[in-house]
This record gives sequence, C-alpha cells and structure tokens, in this order.
Amino acid sequence: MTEASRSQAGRLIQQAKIVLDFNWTGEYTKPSPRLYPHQWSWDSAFVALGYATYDTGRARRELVSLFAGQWSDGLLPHIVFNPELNNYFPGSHVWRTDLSPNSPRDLRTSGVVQPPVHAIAARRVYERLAEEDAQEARKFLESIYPALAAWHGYLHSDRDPDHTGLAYIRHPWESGMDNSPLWDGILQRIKLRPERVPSYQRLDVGFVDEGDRPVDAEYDRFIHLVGHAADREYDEAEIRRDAPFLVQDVLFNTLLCAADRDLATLARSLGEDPAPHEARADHAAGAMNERLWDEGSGLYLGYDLAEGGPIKVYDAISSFLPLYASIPDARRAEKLVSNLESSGFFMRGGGYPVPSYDRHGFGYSPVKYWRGPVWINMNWLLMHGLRRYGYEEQARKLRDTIVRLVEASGFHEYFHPVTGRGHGSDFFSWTASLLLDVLHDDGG
Ligand code: 2M8
Repeated sequence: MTEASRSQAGRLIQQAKIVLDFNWTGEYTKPSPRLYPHQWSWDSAFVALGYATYDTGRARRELVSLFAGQWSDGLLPHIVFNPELNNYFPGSHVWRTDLSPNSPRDLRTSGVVQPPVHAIAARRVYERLAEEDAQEARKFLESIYPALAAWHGYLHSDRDPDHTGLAYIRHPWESGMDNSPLWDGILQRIKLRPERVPSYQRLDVGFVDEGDRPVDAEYDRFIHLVGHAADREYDEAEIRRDAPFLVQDVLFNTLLCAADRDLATLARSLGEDPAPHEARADHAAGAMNERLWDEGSGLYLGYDLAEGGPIKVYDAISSFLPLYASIPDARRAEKLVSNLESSGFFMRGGGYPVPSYDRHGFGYSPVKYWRGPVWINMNWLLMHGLRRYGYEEQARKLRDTIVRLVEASGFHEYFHPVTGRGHGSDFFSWTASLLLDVLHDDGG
C-alpha cells in the first residue's frame, strides 16, 4: 500500500466510524438516522461485522440486543421496535404481533424475518473477542449460540415443513431486496379490489426522494401481506395454506447455508455437536443445485411455491450469490462468472459493478431501490464468493468499487451504477460497516 492510499484509507475509516457513532443508540445501531430508526435484523448483522474490526463490545451488544426480540418459536423478527420512536411506517400497531402467542411480551417487533446472516456475524465477533479475552468470548458464545440454533431451527422447520432443504419466505421484505423485479410477477397476481386496498400514510417518501423508493402499488401489496399474516395470528401453518407470496429464494437460502456452516463452527468451539448444522448446510446446498439451478441460463433462480415453478427472472444479482456459500461446483461457477461478465452488470467497461439488477433487464432502474442501484452488501457478498473460487481479479473490482463509491459519494444506502451518485438515505450504517471490514482486510 502506498502512503497516499494508506492515508486515504485512514480518512475513510474515520468517516465510517463517525457514521456508526451517529446511528448508535447505546443499544443498537439504526440503519440510518431518519428513514430507519428502529433495529433491523440483517442490518445489525452487517453492522456487527464492521464493529468487530474495532469495537467488539459494541459488536456484541448489537447482536444481543437484536436477539432480545426473538420469538419463543425461534423466529427472529426483521424489526425490533424502539418504543420511544413512532416515526416509521409500518409501525408496531400495523403488525399486531401481540396476536401471536410466540411474540415477546415486553417489546414490540415485526412479524416477518430477513436473510439469516447472523451466525456469520456472530462467528466473526466471537473470533475477534477470543483474540482479546477468552473468557468474555466464551460468555458471548454461551449466550448467542442457543439463540442462533433456535433461529436456524425455526427456519429449517416452520419455513421448510416438507424438509426440502430450502426455507421459504412469505413477504418480499423477507428477501431484503424488497422491490426487486424478481417479485413483480407474484405481486401482479395480487388483485386488490378498492375495499381491500389498505389505507395508510407512507413516511419514507418524506425522508428521501420519492423516485428512489418503491411505488405505492408495491407498498399496497407489502401492507396487504402484513395483514394476511396478522389475520392468521402468525400461525405459520395457516399462513402458508393460502399465502399469495411463498418463495424459496436464492439469496435467503444461500445465506442460510453459509450461516449453517458458521453455526457448526461455533458449535465446535462450544463443545456442542456441529454435525446437525453441517448436515443442514449440505442438504440446502444439494437442494439449491437440484431445484434452483437452471441449466439453460446458467443461473440460480428462485422457486415460487404458491404457483409451483421457477421464477423466470434472469437478471437479478442474487442468481450469482450461491458463490458466497460455495454451492456451485467449478463448472457451474465458471458459467456464473462468464454470465456475470457478459451481462449488464458493468464487470467490463465503464460503470460501477454490480448493479442489483441487470441494466438490460426488464424492470431495471438505476435509482429505484432494489431495481438496479449498486448496494454495498451485494458487492461484499459477491466479492467473497468470487474470491472463494479464485476469481481474484473480479473480486478486486468489487472491492475497489466499494471504496470508490464511498469516496466519491459518501455513505449512501445505494448508488447509481453509471454516475456513482448516492441515492436513498445518507449516513447508511451497513455501507459504513462493510467498508470498514473491507479496509480492515486490506490491513488499512
Ligand atoms: C429496506 O426495507 C425496509 C423494510 O424492511 C423499508 O424499506 O422500510 C430494505 O433495503 C432492507 O433490506 C433493509 O434491511 C431495511 C433497513 O435498511 O430497509
């Protein structure tokens, strides 16, 4: 590293820490100051990865505080509400999670989940803690391991009642990629007659540019699906019986598979049996290769359980992410990479790789949330995936993009893939924390 790049990295590290300090509440880190004031599930895991590079105390608190919202059946909600704030829609009164006998009594949460990256983060936090203080590391492990095991247990049972190896999601919010064109076909099937259009007021469009956010027709369906689960008092068997949205998602199951392996490692460190977690990871990887691999396109595609068939959308970044969990064999990995490089993901030529959706894909937008902008967490996951298969040059490109985008435009939620301009919220926590992780890996 040259002197200049060392001082550039030092400056970015300082700024990233300022962003996290700003969003830190003393218990958890807001994803962003105004748009997302509560605690979000996968955001917290990404944030813990960043804290693990310099403040293991906070990394640990972040995860412990998230798991305080866990339900008695293991469900880890996607939002744990801060009771002092009511500036987010949909707030806890919309979720009505008190209808479920499993929801916590002492605090309010949402009733959907998010991709299970937590064991991945917990493993990292544990390893960093162990370097500092073996006893504290052990204490952390003893408290977090049973919670993680219950979370994964819930996903492998309630969300996979037929033991296919793949967990289902039942709301686009559970994918983390809320308004990806991946879900358009399913959402289009939901016919909302006037009397079934929920009435509500969105707050998000008061905080950031409306053009950067999902459209009302998407929100109507998001809220309708919240009502569908609440009306069934969050009884999973009842929900899945007629859920309009029921998907075995590529990204969700990739992360579950990777997290199962990390959970096995944590089990070993604790003297517990890692074998069940390893077996689940193997089962998931096998199922992804059988059910979700599409040989014709050379991509992984999600599976629509409500209609029974693959989701034939060939342009989403998630199709490549099984690389992260070492799911494809070398031949499939090569196909994926050649697809990635020959499509509109800006791996070659100008622009910033990788947009969340192919720029030539139907439904692409360079500014609209999960319909095309570059997201730092997607780059981070794909970068690790490419590295696992030895695609160093491609991985390097993604690493450099993370740094370049933040340098040029700040800590935005997402970025225009052509101009690099920041969109959505500013001061976005996982942009800061994953940048910290990347620079830490560089030795910066
Ligand atoms: C976005 O989702 C929330 C709903 O959960 C929203 O739009 O209000 C998504 O980008 C999601 O992946 C993310 O976890 C959340 C907080 O950053 O914001």
